[in-house]
Amino acid sequence: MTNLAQWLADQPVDPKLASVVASMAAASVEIARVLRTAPISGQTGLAGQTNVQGEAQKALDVISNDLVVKHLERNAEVSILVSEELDEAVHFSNQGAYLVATDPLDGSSNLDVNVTVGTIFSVLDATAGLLQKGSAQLAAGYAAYGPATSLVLSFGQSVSVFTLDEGGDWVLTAEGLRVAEASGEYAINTARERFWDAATRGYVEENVAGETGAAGKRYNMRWVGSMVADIHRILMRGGIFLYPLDSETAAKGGRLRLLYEANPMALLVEAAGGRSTTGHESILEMMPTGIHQRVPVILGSAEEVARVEAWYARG
Ligand code: AHM
Ligand code: MG
Repeated sequence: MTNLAQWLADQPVDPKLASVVASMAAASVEIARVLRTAPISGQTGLAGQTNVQGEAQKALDVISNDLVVKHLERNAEVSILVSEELDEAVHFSNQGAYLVATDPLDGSSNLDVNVTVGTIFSVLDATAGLLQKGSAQLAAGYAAYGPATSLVLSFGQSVSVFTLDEGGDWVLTAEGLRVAEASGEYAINTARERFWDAATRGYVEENVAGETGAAGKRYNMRWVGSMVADIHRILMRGGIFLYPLDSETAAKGGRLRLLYEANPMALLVEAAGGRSTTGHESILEMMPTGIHQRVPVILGSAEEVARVEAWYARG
């Protein structure tokens, strides 16, 4: 059995970078502990404040953010933190070379129903500024707090999975993950159909038509409403996730955030052989204009992403 510390020591990356990943992994262990017993300790419901995006923060959003801050602040290699829960970037007193962008608790609307949520993070070179393309990411990962607590990591070349054991240690349970090239599963919030553009509508209609439609095969739909859970399924058994631009989200640029949701997930999916796009361009090549920038997100099995791109190319 290989644990995270042993695995990190073996990676061909700067040990300082590895230590940043270890800090996020340690924060995730603490978040997992809090989540497991939150209904007993009363750490549920709203925190009574909204974040910069105008969203009501849950008590656990705030607690998770505080735990990430605690662990990163202690790590001399980290100088900047961008968090979904913090309006501005935090500049630590450390002069470390790394910047972490994180959604400390993604999918928090699922907390009260005990459905998988997660912590997503991206590591960048702090000297290159706050706004960098996703292709500049040095590492990305997420923890998924589900029946098992999983940590999925990549330094850009391959994707590894760790599982949290009873003692609070991350044990390597899968390496070299590959996203199946083809799949019959798609994930999209179909309640938004009336806002969809022609490309999204065309793609989904073909899927719903199944073997009688242009796609020529039967599809199944899965939508957890937690990006971490939906992407984890895609990494494990293929499929496609879509939160495209629609007429309601157009003014904001999309629903999901580029720096700490779309970019790390796109890096993981691409490092596992999948694809990612906004519909028009690669997510990883988008130049952000703000730390909380939103973006359309389409990622997963290469063949499915290509089908969606073909719909967008029709104009
Ligand atoms: P959050 O960061 O505020 O939790 O929002 C992100 C979540 C994703 O996890 C999920 O894919 C999406 O928002 C769900 O959106 P919707 O409620 O429109 O289905
Ligand atoms: Mg989120």
